[in-house]
Amino acid sequence: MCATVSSTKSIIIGTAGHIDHGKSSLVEALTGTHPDRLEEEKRRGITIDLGFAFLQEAGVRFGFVDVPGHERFVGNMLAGAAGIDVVLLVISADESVKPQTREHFDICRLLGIQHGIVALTKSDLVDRETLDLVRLELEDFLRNSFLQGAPIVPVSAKTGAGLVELKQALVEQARQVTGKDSSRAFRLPIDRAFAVKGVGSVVTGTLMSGQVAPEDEVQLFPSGAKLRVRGVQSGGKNVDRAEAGQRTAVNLAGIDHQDLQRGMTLAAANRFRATRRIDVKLRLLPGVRKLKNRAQVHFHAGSFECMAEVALIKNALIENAELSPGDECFAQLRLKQSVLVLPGDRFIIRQSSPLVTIGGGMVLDPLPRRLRTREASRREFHQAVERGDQPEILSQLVARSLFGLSLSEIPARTGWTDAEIQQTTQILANAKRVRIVAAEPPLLFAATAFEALLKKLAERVERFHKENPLQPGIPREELRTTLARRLRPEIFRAALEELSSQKRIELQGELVKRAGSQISLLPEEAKAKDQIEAAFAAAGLAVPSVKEVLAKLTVEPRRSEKLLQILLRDKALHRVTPELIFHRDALAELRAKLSSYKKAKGERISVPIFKDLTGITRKYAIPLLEYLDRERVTRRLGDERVIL
Ligand SMILES: Nc1nc2c(ncn2[C@@H]2O[C@H](COP(=O)(O)OP(=O)(O)OP(=O)(O)O)[C@@H](O)[C@H]2O)c(=O)[nH]1
Ligand SMILES: [Mg+2]
Repeated sequence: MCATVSSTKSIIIGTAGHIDHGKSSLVEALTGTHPDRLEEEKRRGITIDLGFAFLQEAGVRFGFVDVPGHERFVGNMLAGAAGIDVVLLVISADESVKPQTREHFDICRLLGIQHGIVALTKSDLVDRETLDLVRLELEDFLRNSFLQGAPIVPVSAKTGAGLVELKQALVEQARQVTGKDSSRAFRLPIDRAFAVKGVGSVVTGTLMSGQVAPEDEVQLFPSGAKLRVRGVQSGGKNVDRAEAGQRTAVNLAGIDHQDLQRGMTLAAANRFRATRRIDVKLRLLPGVRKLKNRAQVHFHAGSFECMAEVALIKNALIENAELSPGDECFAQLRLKQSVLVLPGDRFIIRQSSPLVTIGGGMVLDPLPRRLRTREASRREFHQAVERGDQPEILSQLVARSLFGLSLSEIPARTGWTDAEIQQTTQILANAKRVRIVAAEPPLLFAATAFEALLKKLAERVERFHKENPLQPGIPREELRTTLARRLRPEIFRAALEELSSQKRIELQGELVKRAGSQISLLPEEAKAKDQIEAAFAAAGLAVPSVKEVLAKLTVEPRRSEKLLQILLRDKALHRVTPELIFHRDALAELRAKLSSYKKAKGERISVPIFKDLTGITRKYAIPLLEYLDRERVTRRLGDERVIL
């Protein structure tokens, strides 16, 4: 991934940790904004839903996502956790590690979060010895995780102790974070939707990739509705453009806020597709119950949540499989509702009773085929996605698209940029693994499948000629319907053109025929053809020039030239020199004359006698004799010929 295009880095910090450990208080102490915004939150003194705050520090724009610690609101926590770059794991010094500390931490690991800081909050409530003890406990807790060796900063929201150190640690982490990629297609999972008086419908979310600006056309998923962006805010201010890694609010035209909700996604228009079936790599947390095939789970991805059925794919077999705690395997998830996800997206699964996080993983294929019992190719595809092997991924996508893969279908299946698609397509085309069939948009066809199609087509044409000897050729449409009905017309056309350029078939108007089979002529063409033949037949050996003969015809030169070619190909006429053409009968008669001459006068014949015998001038005699030599009717011997 490349870095964001802006000079200022935008980083999302997400809190995590057990209820009442001081997450919201810490966000307020750092940013000056208390993230709890609901009336109920203020009344109960707990966080229920996501809260947001901003901080600009040392050239970094920090967007804070504050999550609830209460076990009943882990669903809300997940909606916020999906977009974070750096986790701020909040652990109260007087309570240390508690159940939701563990669960939130597990979730961060399953989401593949790479960076984080531990804040030991409420440091004002404990003495130094307790602090040191908790720190030791934490080092143990974090061992062998992405937070091993991460800064553990004691802080107090009450006294302000440690805040300076914590900010420094945040800036330091921000330097190490790669950040989200602004150069990829725009994607914003919606975590809030509401109406603002005088402004209209607004959605907010963490900008996962790409950019968004006023007047952009965007697409809402899963509905697919196309909408216009009226305005964009980031960090509470109107901006010309928001970029990946920023908390972003988008004001949308043409939709009621009632039709927008958390879990939907706003994305670049005309690239993606929502799905209800996804292939994934699934990992089960240690210490949970084993997962049975066809288990029902809660599925969370981005801000989306729904019920899903898990089909385990083990050793290419799906029957009777189960997944043990701590293990991982490929699986297909069947979702109760549609969602927009792309390869590489992380997800979490939770079980129903008790409602706890049990695992998660990565989306490998957002638009897979249905599962069949044994499928080696699916596993190969999954492995290619895991490796990020783009040529192999595309090659397999093309191979499984029996009727061609349109370039326009690739983004929804891969999430790739247009440049990546172009480049990968070229690699495969150069290696002759795919054919690019000219169409708008271009279609990719597996080279082997295309060869098979050519073979099948040629066989069909051949069979038609055998079964219909009097018909000049098979009509295109008839030929097409004898093949797979779902074959795209442009592929059919490309295959015909390829066969024709290989001179295996001929295309004549609507007819397809075997190369070299008799061409059917229009009446006027048939007449002209007869006229040409008659002219040469009548001339005997004193033939007229080709030009003279063709000039007398009613059809235009291009067609008459073709008719001449047909006569030559059918051997009614013979070309003796580039200028001289003779009728087959005249040449046969000549051979007969020579053979009776040989019988009567012997095998030798001179040029003058040949002229007398045939009644032709030298102009015809010499080329004809040379032709006869070539045909091994005569052989030159000094000035004479030997008749063979
Ligand atoms: N003494 C002391 N109290 C604190 C500190 N930080 C938070 N508190 C208190 O701890 C209680 C919980 O703080 P919150 O910030 O709401 O905790 P939280 O982690 O956001 O809680 P949930 O969002 O509900 O999970 C409040 O009464 C705070 O005043 C601190 O550093 N020192
Ligand atoms: Mg809170």
